[in-house]
Amino acid sequence: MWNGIIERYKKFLPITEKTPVITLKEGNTPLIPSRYASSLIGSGVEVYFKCEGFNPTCSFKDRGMTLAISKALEAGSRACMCASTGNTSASASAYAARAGMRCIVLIPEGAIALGKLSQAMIHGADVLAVKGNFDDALNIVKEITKRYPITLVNSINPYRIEGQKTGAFEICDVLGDAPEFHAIPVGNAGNITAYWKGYKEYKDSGASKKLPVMLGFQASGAAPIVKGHPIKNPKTIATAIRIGNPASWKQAQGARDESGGIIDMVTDREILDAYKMLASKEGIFAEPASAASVAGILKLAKKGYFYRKQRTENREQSIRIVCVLTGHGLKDPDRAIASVKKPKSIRPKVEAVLEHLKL
Ligand code: AN7
Repeated sequence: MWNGIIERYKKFLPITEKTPVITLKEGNTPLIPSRYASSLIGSGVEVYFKCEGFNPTCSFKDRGMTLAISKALEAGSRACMCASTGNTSASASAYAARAGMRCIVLIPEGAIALGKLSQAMIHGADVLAVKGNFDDALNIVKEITKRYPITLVNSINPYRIEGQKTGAFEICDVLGDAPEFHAIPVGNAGNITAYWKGYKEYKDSGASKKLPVMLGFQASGAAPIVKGHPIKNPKTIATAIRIGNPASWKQAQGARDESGGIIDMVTDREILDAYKMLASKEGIFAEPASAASVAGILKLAKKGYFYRKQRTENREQSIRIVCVLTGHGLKDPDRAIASVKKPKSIRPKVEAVLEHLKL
């Protein structure tokens, strides 16, 4: 029976017998082989999607939150707080509810997806909409959690990173080793930090043999790491990664440089094309930010990046690329509906239906 990432990977996690484990049985998410994207990248390439939208609150944040909330409870904390573009707040509020803990979330007003807002609200968090962006909200949370006995559960909380690294373990367990490439969207840069840490620890333990090349992708209107400076007014339709000054900036650069990888950016158009392609050709509904990883590898493929790698390594086996699809598409129903043609309204008659179908 699957009992969540803490039980499955406890020897890699900072827990003791005394840690009260708060779990919604997160993790064990499917690694789905691509049917379509692989063919766009080229022959000898296999693309896989790590579908993190299948977690209990429908994003990867649950892996870190189970540990952060369990450790907060162990330390006697009665309240937690975060700033969020949406998914962190959804996850924190669910795990805090489960733990019987107060949860306070600060969100950028008018800039988080509807599904995420509904989650934080229904789980009973104190939701405050800040007239500012994510970076402003995070600064306020840092200040308040310094002054009051409230646990900060953004990814600067090291337990968040520890929990999230289990995504890398699962990928290695399924593939038998790390993939050649790991593609991931980058917002506050916690997840790329966590995956790189996970891949390194798994290799050190002997559970895997190699390390992947890390490929991180930001939205072009919110690409501080690519541009080399914080972005004051980040803009992108991928609201989850609308972040101008990532907390784990240095660690993300570390993952890029140690792995020989890249942190690049993709336009909103490229993100939306990948988003629609995933839904219509792969049957996978992921949120726009998640599609940045797929948009990114398609961009690199067009420049011959993977082809060159194959040539220089003179490979016989195919190259495996894992794209992390970080959150479920239902998080942002407005974006889905705005992206495609509306359903036609017709009379309740067989002829009326047939007229439109042109069978
Ligand atoms: C779907 O919820 O930052 O680079 O406050 O929700 O680890 O920040 C969300 C980030 C990618 C970026 N994909 O991950 C938040 C928040 C989705 C996300 C990211 C987020 P990080």
